[in-house]
Amino acid sequence: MNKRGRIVKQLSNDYFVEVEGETIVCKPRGKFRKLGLTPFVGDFVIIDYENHYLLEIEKRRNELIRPSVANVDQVVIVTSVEIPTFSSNLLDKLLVTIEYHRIVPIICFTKLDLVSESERERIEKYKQYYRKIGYQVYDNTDASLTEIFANKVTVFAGQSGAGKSTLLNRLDETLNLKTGEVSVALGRGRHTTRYVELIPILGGLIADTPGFSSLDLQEMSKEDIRDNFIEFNEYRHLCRYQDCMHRNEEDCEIKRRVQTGEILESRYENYLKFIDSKN
Ligand SMILES: Nc1nc2c(ncn2[C@@H]2O[C@H](COP(=O)(O)OP(=O)(O)OP(=O)(O)O)[C@@H](O)[C@H]2O)c(=O)[nH]1
Ligand SMILES: [Mg+2]
Ligand SMILES: [Zn+2]
Repeated sequence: MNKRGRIVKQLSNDYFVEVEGETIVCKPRGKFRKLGLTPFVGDFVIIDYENHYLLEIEKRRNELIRPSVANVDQVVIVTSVEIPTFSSNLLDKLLVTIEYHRIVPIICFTKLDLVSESERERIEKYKQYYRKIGYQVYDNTDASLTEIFANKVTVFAGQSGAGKSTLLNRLDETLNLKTGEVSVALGRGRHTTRYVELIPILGGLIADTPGFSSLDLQEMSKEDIRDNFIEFNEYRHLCRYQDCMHRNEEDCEIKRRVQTGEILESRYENYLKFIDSKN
């Protein structure tokens, strides 16, 4: 008999498939390798229920790679402000990549307790800006965080040591995810979280993924990068050229809005760095 389920965990060649409330450990059939298809955590699959084989993978709505997860609704970008220090570059890189994959990004700051009042004020300006352009922004201490997970698949992303596992443990005290000490000398953590697993908490499924240290823009073109800086899209019709890259072109509305402060300077600078890295 064939049944439909969802892959919630992978350990080498064992795929753990949730089927009608039961977990079946399946092996992929040889044809997947022949087709160059790799089953991902998050995939909806058809299995041979008696013999524990993966037979088919349903078409994915979206996918993230390194770590691999399919059919993701939202990504919480866990953003530490100290150890590791706040990097608007990394935040913008994650935002533009997640937008490109048509997944909803959510920003969550951590470790605000470790910084001075003036640094907190500096971070507050970023928070306000990201909210203004339409993103949900939280602190890891916000009680309302518990409400965002119901009926969704959520991936936790962010640098190693940013506090992903710590936050998940706080949201669900039964989880007991391993958390790590951060090497102060390097200002960054060792990877404590090793493999991807979808865990049922707060009415949804959550993946605590290993820290992305360098999520890459590899598969994105310059135009993809431009189009996924979401606030630029409000103004671009006012640029002289419809294909304006907002770089050296005259009469560019984006550059004008950076001058007036309506577009955050660090966003524009990171944008330039990202498109220049494509040369
Ligand atoms: N002061 C302070 N420390 C925190 C906070 N959140 C996490 N930490 C500490 O930061 C360290 C790293 O936290 P983890 O939760 O292991 O980080 P992670 O993002 O899961 O890291 P990886 O699994 O390596 O990707 C731990 O020692 C936590 O106790 C916070 O809000 N404030
Ligand atoms: Mg972790
Ligand atoms: Zn322009």
